[in-house]
Amino acid sequence: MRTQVAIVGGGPAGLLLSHLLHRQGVASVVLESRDRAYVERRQRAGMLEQGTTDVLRESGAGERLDREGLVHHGIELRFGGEGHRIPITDLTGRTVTVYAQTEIVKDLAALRLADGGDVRYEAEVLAVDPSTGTVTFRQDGAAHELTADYIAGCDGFHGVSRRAVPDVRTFARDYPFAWLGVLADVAPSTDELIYAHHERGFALHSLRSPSVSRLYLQVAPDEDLAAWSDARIWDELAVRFGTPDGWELTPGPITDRSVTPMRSFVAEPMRHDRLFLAGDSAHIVPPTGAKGLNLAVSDVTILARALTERYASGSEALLDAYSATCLSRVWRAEHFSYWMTTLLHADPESDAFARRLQRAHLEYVAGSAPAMASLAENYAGLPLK
Ligand code: RFL
Ligand code: PHB
Repeated sequence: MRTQVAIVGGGPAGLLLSHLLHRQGVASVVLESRDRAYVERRQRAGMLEQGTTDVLRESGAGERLDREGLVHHGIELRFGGEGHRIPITDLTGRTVTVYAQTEIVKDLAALRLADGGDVRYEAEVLAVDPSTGTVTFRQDGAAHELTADYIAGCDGFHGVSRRAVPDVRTFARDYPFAWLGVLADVAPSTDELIYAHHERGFALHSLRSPSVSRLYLQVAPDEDLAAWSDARIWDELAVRFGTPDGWELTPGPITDRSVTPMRSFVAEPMRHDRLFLAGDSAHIVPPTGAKGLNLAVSDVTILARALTERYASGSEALLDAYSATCLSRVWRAEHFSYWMTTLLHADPESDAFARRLQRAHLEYVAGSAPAMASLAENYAGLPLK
């Protein structure tokens, strides 16, 4: 079996890359280890930068996003029982959009299949060879080989592609907390996202639709989900979002729950020979800055351009620049995500001095126009170069 680009992983990065390449006449095969229903149900990101919605829309994948995506113009930082709005659009001229990752993955998979794309589910990649472009995978109990001009490793943090980069250098930071995330069948108690800092820990009020809320609580990294009844979750959320002015959080039936560890991670370089890493296979950010999916989209946008140029003109200049181009954007997002995380979480290891500094930092960000503008610029996302 042969193709131009073998894509390992059918998450948002892999599916979008395949779609963008198809639009430019470049053939690809997507190999995804899980079944389609599993991939389309996995609860994850919800906040899209304008650059991300632009890419989806301009590539013809934005039809349902335009209908159902909720355009936001600001976020709230809440601490000391008081809310402080960061007017993202006023400060940056850009918007952000709430549209779940599950829906992007559904839209892209449907488009690829409608366009005759070759997306194989339950096809687990066992090994990739960056020098020959050969990918070995198992499907229907048998081993197969796919050979390509290029391999895109879009197989997430636990995938196999990164391990095929020799002398890969990794940079990592673990945090002394995790997020307990819940999906609830209840109208959101807010129009804009609320990022709350409380001495008991961080909380985030996000949403999925006018009738579905998405909420997160900072918990211990080894937190036992079984210790969290619905009532305990709602009580704890109410405490952390509490204000003296009577703002109320409306509880409702919880339909999904999970604990996510928080991690920062970067692998360098993002290319070896014919293999290119994109998305979570190359980097992880803690979710506080809402950057993970957006970075996956910018990586594959940059990669699709580079591959298109290679097939159109023979020039490898953009492919040669791929790793450095991505990494400069990745490190900016790594810094912002780390900064938002340490600004807003209660660090169980911090002392009274550090807590006072954190509070002073929060007050500065909420009260200074340049500080707010910096947060807004990073949150809305820097334009793709
Ligand atoms: P994915 O989504 O992990 O997809 C990788 C795919 O590869 C498959 N795979 C393999 N396939 C074949 N052979 C193998 N050997 C394979 N090994 C793995 C996997 O089954 C999977 O389908 O990576 P991708 O495409 O790079 O996408 C990255 C995003 O999923 C991730 O960055 C975001 O979800 C991060 N994230 C957020 N990002 C945002 O931009 N905004 C947010 O608001 C946001 N919130 C979040 C988040 C992530 C969270 N969790 C659970 C980690 C909130 C949470 C709670
Ligand atoms: C989400 O809606 O899942 C979400 C939103 C913003 C974040 C993280 C997650 O920073």
